[in-house]
Amino acid sequence: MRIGITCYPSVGGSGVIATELGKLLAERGHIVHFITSDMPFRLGKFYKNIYYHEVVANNYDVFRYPPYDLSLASRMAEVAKTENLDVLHVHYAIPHAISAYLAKQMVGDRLKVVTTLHGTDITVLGYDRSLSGIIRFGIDQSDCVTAVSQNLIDQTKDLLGITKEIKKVYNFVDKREYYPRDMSDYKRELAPNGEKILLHVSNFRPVKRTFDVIKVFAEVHKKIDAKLLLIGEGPDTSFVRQMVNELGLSNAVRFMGKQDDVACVYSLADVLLLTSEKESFGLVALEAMACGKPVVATQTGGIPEVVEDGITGFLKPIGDIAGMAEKVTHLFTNPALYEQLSKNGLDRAYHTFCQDKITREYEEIYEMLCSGQ
Ligand code: GMT
Repeated sequence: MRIGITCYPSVGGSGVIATELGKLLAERGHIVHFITSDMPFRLGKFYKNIYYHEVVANNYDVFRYPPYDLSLASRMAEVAKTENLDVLHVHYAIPHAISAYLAKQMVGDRLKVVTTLHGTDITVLGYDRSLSGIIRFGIDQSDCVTAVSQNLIDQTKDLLGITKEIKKVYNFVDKREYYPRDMSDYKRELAPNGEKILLHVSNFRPVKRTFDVIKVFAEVHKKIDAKLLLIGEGPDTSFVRQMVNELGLSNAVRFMGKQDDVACVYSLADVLLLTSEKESFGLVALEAMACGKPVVATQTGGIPEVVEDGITGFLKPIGDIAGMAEKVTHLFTNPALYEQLSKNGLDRAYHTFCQDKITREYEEIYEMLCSGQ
């Protein structure tokens, strides 16, 4: 098949999933065309069967805001016509589902539109009255809509009053990339006295509650010698740095900033901590599990569909600092429990969220649409 993919190309779970899916589809012989504002960050080298079409928004003086959504629609239509696309798969509803709708109007009904909802396109933007109507329209007009967890499906239906079927297609992890690696040399540098390493990976937006990460770590650090590794950057990073200094934890916390290739970093750590207020899936939790790392996380959104409480990690209510700290400490000090949860996480990541299984689920959706069912 000839498949167009649109996503946000910058670092972020939806962009990662869209790009990795494109690569997997290309491996399976499909022709994949990325239509994005920039080269997706995981794409940067040559791949057979993959093409990249840049969208450039016109910046004419009259415009207060460049009309990116229209330039995207126009580029989608152009690529769909010249490359004879069968399917346009857009990740994140706003504005991609609307641009795809416009492109379809320009190209004709033969072009099938699949929209994948990733989370904040519903759980944050869905509450904005200036956008909720058009998000609902984009969903209703798509030929097929998928969401990355059952929780996100339920929230979308409740919040936007959607009656149309939304298919659950979980995110996936590529086990050729995410697996337990031997990082002992680097680990010795980071934790020379054999300290346990707690890891947090996020975009440091308020929804991630990164201050809770520091609070949890501060509690753990009172009891055992441990280090905290922080990956990613965002609006709260400088406040988090300030908090670390104020708590006198600077020597125990390492800020590693944005990292394109996090697959190695998980293997450095012992436990992943995810303190989010909202999380439709929690891709970082899955990536950590695939590297054999138990997860301590908040019981919110789609996280319980990824992390099974007491089996692949532990779940606690949002803001339960003492509870999360207790579970992290418990994992750091109980090798037998740690090994069991690590093994369970690996099994779950490789079976329930295997890249081939999920790619096949998307392929079946494309096939169903193209055969007119
Ligand atoms: O976490 C973010 O704010 C980024 C956002 C995105 O669009 O990339 O992540 C969402 O999509 C990911 C991939 O499906 C999910 O793993 C994240 O849980 C989801 N984030 C939220 O729901 C906050």
